[in-house]
Amino acid sequence: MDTLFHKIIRREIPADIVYEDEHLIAFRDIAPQAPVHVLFVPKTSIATLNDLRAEQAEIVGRLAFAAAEYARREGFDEDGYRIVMNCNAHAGQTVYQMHLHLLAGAPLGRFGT
Ligand code: DGP
Repeated sequence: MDTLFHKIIRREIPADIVYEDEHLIAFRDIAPQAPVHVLFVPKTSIATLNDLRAEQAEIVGRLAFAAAEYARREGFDEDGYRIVMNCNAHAGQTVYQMHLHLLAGAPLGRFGT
């Protein structure tokens, strides 16, 4: 698997990286949908949530925990934030390396169709 996000992980294309550890990387979305819009991406190749195997399930917790830690560090944890994971076409997934969106920095509209 080789997506745009793999290239960011390998530093082949630039990104505004805000966090990284052995399991995941987090960087600002190029087309932010909120004042804060950060993507949390596992370093293991997993195309969509549908492809997550049971033995890999902990990575979703790691992505969510890293997002919560980022919110605490940046000081918007109390005001609140949203995490979203798009899966396949109806959700509008465009990059087929599983990732978590963190949206924050202002009251957010409701979601749905
Ligand atoms: P999704 O629709 O869930 O697959 O979201 C993919 C997101 O990736 C979308 O919000 C825009 C963002 N994105 C696409 N290309 C780039 C890029 O080259 N750099 C960064 N930082 N974000 C990108």
